[in-house]
Amino acid sequence: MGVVNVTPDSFSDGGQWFEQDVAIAHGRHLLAQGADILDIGGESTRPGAERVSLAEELQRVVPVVEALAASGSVISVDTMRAEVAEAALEAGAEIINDVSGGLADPRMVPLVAAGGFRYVVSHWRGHADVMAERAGYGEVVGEVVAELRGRLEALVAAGADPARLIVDPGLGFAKNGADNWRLLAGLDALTALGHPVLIGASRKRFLGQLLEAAGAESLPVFRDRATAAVTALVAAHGVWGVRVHEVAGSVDAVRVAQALRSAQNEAISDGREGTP
Ligand code: PMM
Repeated sequence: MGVVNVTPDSFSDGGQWFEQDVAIAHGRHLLAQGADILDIGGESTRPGAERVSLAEELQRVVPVVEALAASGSVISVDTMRAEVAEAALEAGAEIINDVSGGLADPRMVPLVAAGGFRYVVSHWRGHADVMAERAGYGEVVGEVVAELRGRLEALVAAGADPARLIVDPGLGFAKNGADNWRLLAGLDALTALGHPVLIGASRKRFLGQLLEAAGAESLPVFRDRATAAVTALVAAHGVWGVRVHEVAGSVDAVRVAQALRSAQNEAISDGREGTP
């Protein structure tokens, strides 16, 4: 899943794709690099970010969705607002990626229940202005999985089709660096929820901290190799998707992981598992 942020203030790509034509061209570039899905967003969720108005979000997102969906691409829209989701679906989007897991807008759960699209349920504990202070866990993997299970149950109880729900641990959303690493280490607990898993590690601060500690370049644009490494590892664990800013490296990483997994599966079916 390639990221198209139509925002002036995203932490990772600093408003580079804010102009509509540039955003559309960027989406096409990501598709050419091998993205299967484009995730279009009009609201930055970086820590401390202020909310954008509904009118502004609609104006940023809808024309870009329309243009990219018209050429047959699978479009996801990154929004916490049911009204933006509806307009985006109307414009041709097939997936709604809600980083709040349906908690930010009370109209989102009924919309998902009404059906017709895939929905990404992310782990979330509050908007950008409060999320840092809500990053407190006894045991992060168990708590995130339990909170996600609660969201899945609420959606299904409202009438949502479980087969259309994708889960995401929401790396960086009310999580510190250590929490993010523990969640990646505990992926099996997430996949055990029985839904496809999406991971958004791309260019995030915890990767910057890792690189900085090693004395490497650590600004967001220098985090793509580390992002591709995360992609290889999580793809080898069978996640459904990765949400990334730089697609080419992650496409290769997925190819590597797939080759490894098919060799492992062959070894299992031949009874060679564990032989040197
Ligand atoms: N992260 C960001 C935005 N949207 N969506 C999902 N499903 N998962 C994420 O981890 C996620 C997301 C923040 O990153 P950005 O500002 O670079 O887009």
